[in-house]
Amino acid sequence: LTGLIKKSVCFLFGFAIAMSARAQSIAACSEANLDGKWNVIIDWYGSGNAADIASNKQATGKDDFVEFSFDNSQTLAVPGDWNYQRDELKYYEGTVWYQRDFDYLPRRGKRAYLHFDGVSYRCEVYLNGKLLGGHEGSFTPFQFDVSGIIKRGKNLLVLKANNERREDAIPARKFDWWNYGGITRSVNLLTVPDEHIADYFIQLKKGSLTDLCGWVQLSDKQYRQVRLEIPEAHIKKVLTTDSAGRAQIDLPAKLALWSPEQPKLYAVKLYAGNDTVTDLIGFRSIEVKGTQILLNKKPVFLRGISFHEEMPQRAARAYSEADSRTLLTWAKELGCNFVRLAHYPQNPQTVKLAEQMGLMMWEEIPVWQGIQFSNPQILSKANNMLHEMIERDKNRCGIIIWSLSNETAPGPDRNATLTQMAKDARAMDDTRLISSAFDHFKYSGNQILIDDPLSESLDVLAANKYMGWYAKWPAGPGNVVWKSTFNKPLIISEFGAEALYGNHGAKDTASLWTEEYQEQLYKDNLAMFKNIPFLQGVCPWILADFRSPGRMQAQYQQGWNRKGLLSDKGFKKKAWYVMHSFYQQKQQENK
Ligand code: GCB
Repeated sequence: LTGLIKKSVCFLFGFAIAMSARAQSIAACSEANLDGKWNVIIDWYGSGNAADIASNKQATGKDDFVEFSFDNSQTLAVPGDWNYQRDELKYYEGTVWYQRDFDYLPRRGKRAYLHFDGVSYRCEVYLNGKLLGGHEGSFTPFQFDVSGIIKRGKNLLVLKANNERREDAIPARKFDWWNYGGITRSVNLLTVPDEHIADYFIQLKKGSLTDLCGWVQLSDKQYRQVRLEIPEAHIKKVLTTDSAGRAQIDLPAKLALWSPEQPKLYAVKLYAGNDTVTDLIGFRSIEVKGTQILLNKKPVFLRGISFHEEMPQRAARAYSEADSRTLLTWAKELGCNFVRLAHYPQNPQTVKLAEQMGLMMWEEIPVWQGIQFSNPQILSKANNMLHEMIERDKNRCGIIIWSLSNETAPGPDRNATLTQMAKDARAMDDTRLISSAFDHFKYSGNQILIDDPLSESLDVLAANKYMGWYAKWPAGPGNVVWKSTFNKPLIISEFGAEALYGNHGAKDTASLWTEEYQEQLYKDNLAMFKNIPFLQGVCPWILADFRSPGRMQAQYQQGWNRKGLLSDKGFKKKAWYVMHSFYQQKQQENK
């Protein structure tokens, strides 16, 4: 069994490195999973490159001066952030060198790839002392073809991870979540036949319930045959690739559609030469008609919740299947049919599990506030992240929206960058909806007007609006009027207030930080939502309290953003119940 290898370009430290970005089905071609304890050297003063740490030199005699060696070094668990694993790394923003050995037995006709699901934030990877390349961006996968470098027997793998915040990074210097560093997701050694299935895209054609569309890309660029099978749907089709190695898919299919109520997935198989890929794929249509969102041709209201990739109880980045299940089970318990994966592509297992559990998803790249849009490198960096996200998840039908950015201020550079990205996203995948979360509106009296010019390029408008928290009510909640210059659906992609679990006040007069204030604010916002005729979904901010070094209110925050409906221990605050009953009511209305 094998999987997908796709050539892409990764930008690092100003130069481009040809690299492969593998999208799906890791399990199918993993030769070895390289998770576990890795040796580490914490490079406090940035001496590692000069000292050639990557070669892991050993002293050869009693006067051989070797300062940095992984032998007898400390260890860190992979996957996992370093902040949680060692007290001295809790706030660390710098470099850590990771090392492990692995064995390999080369076989004729096979290529080998080192695949990383996610490293925070930038890294360099070395195999047997040779630099393979680098990657920038914490939340998307990347891989290197190591066929010419990997050896029979023992191999030395070294990775330099660095999580310093910079103006020209994405996200930039300031963001409202913890700057976790390290190899936070799984590492695998993959093998595929020399001639292999490089990538594929199989979904329902936009607006169709009965026609499959997509393509299969082979690694070798010549005319060959690919077999597509979906046994349960009695589909068996032989496709022929063109001179670029690509076969188009366009065929009728009788399928049970995926929906939150029935999250049906089919085993889809591809065969080409000696290569086989199996994936579990669901089929559904998602469209916009005027101000409505249609799932499988029927209007749907998105009962959403946002969450970070963090386990609050552990104060650590979520990394395991159990973590994903905990977060998603909370979302289901709240009554959701939709989650906003904030503010970046989350672990691939979260996406797969959400799809299996019947949750539609909004997935976004971490283009978050203060991005340096005037810097010409930003477009290529952001586009690289966009491409890596779409490459990874384009066959996950649970994802209905790709989002380009969060709370970026309108202006010529930002508008041009995001407009270009919207075009690129559509060119890669025209079956899903494109959005972007706004926080710039025009006010007059009790009216809030959506007029961000980027809206032209989007399918769904999304507003982050903290009425009653960051914004004062201009009128009673029931009298606030939302207007839009665009005939498009709106999602309230964020609203909320901070409350410390267990901090109480009088019911109607409670002040900020109490559960009662948060509860009343939720009731007020729901009252406002009733009067937005083009509102097709809401996504409170946020499922659970999360760590943020910028949140230092001494009594209530202490390094936590307290907008969770759940506390940092997973306890339900009063506002949880307000949202829960609203979603029950919406579910009834939608039946
Ligand atoms: C926002 C941001 C989100 C913050 C949130 C807050 O608008 O999108 O990342 O955490 O507000 O709590 O202020």
